[in-house]
Amino acid sequence: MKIDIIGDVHGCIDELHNLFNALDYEYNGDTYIHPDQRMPVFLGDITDRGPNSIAVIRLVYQMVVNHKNAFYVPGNHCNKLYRYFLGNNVQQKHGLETTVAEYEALPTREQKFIQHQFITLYEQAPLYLQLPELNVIIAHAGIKESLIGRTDKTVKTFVLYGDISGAFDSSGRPIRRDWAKHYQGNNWIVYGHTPVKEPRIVNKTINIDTGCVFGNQLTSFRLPEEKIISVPSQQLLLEEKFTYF
Ligand SMILES: [Mn+2]
Repeated sequence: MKIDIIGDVHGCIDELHNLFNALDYEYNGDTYIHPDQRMPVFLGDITDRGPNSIAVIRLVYQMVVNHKNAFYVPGNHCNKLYRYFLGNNVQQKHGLETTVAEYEALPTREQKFIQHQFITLYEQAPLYLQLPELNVIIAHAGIKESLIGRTDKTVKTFVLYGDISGAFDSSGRPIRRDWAKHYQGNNWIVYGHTPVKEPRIVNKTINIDTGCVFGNQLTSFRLPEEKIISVPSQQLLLEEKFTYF
């Protein structure tokens, strides 16, 4: 098996098409196929903030649910959108408002369609993906070594939000512990969630959320080749959104 793990897309459909092209996938009008049977893996946060969240949902649903030629694990934005689609009273901020606005502009029949697609996509997804054949674990915000193999509430919070302490910094952002620094395993842990200017490799972990929606790049990590391939973002650069370690 060969895979291409794709960082946080956040509604950037044009960059996603460009990335698939850069990775030599072929589009047949419905789904992307790789001539060498490579499988894309979406590591969550496919919607919110960016310009075309609904188009990304349609494509990811086609690939993951219909054709089963891609994998998907959810991110925190996916979890919130899922709860919105279930009819829960969730706060429409931090980017969810852009997806909801796109959704509300659709005809009722299309809305039902998208709602059904996203609920199905989310409910069939594992919390994180373990592919022993490639010695890799893919989790949206990463995973601590001691949690690998578990699927309880603690793990769910960790893979969706990272190693949060429950405290916030002076600008209101959650304080996150740097779990990657303490990771000593032999499997790759591939994750996103925290926008970085360059893919961040620490021990055998790699953060490939290079902040496409904040104007930097959309990045993929190929396994078993251990190769990084990125395409430039077409969004406005928001320098203050990036974390430096
Ligand atoms: Mn996230």
